[in-house]
Amino acid sequence: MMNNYLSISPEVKEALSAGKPVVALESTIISHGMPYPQNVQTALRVEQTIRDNGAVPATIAVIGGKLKAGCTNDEIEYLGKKGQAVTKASRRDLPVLVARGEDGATTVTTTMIIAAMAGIKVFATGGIGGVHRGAETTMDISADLEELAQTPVMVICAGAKSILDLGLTLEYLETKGVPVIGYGTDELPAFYTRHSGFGVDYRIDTPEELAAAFHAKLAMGLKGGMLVTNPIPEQYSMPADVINKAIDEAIAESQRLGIHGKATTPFLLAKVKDLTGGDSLAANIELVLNNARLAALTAAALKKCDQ
Ligand code: PSU
Ligand code: MN
Repeated sequence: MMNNYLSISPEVKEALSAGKPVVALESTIISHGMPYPQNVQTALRVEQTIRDNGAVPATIAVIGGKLKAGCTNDEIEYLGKKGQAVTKASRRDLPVLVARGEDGATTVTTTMIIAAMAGIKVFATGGIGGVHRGAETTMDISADLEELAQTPVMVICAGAKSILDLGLTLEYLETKGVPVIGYGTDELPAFYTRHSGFGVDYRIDTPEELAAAFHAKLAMGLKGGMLVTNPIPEQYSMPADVINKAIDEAIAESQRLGIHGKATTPFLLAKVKDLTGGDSLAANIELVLNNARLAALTAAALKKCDQ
């Protein structure tokens, strides 16, 4: 059956058919991850960084019930201005949003789904969801991990925030057969900081070797993606004690208020941001730009593997 819900922008369509490298970008980071207007400015800077590094950006979102692979600047402005009023759309949300012709900000999960539908293999973002602290009783495990287990897209991120249980997140990914790569590091980065104390599966130091490993995975027909964790550049990283204190406070407050389900991650992210002021926003912007750069180079290297 034809997928009449997918809408690929003319620029992305042309790039894909001409065999140019394309990098997918998520929209939850725009609508829910940063305040307006920094969210829109950052999204446009990320797109420009991808272009500067030789690839074509495809910002992904659900708009008016269409699964968009490639948003216009006006659509990015719309998603950024509407902010939290845009539904945070995970896998379970797509059927009803699409049938109703509504909007959705795509998480890592739904960005992977739509990227795969469009034929895009590399995706850059900030942080992924994972196993929450206390998940042994709440069962709060992000759908992002299940998506990495089944959808063939390489996700380039700065690790995961320690709002999560990073040890359990790695155990889950191991069970699901998802390779966790450290880019230029043996240690899983923790988003705002370069260190978590947990090891990754493999250290890889070049975009070419990232591409070769993912190409091999695809060529073997092994389902699922690959997680590349790229540490925040040293000069933008935050002091671990400042960030950990903010995270502990945010978690304590979410427990007091009984926050649960899809509200948990946005609540914790917003709280950490409030507690750390503008510093964490500046770090967040820089690490996303850093991931966009690596994703563009890796998408280009992956094209060479296909030749
Ligand atoms: N973690 C971050 N930044 C983010 C998110 C998570 O450090 O922006 C967003 C991403 O869109 C991710 C989603 O896919 O939250 C995960 O939400 P949940 O934990 O509800 O699955
Ligand atoms: Mn959850």
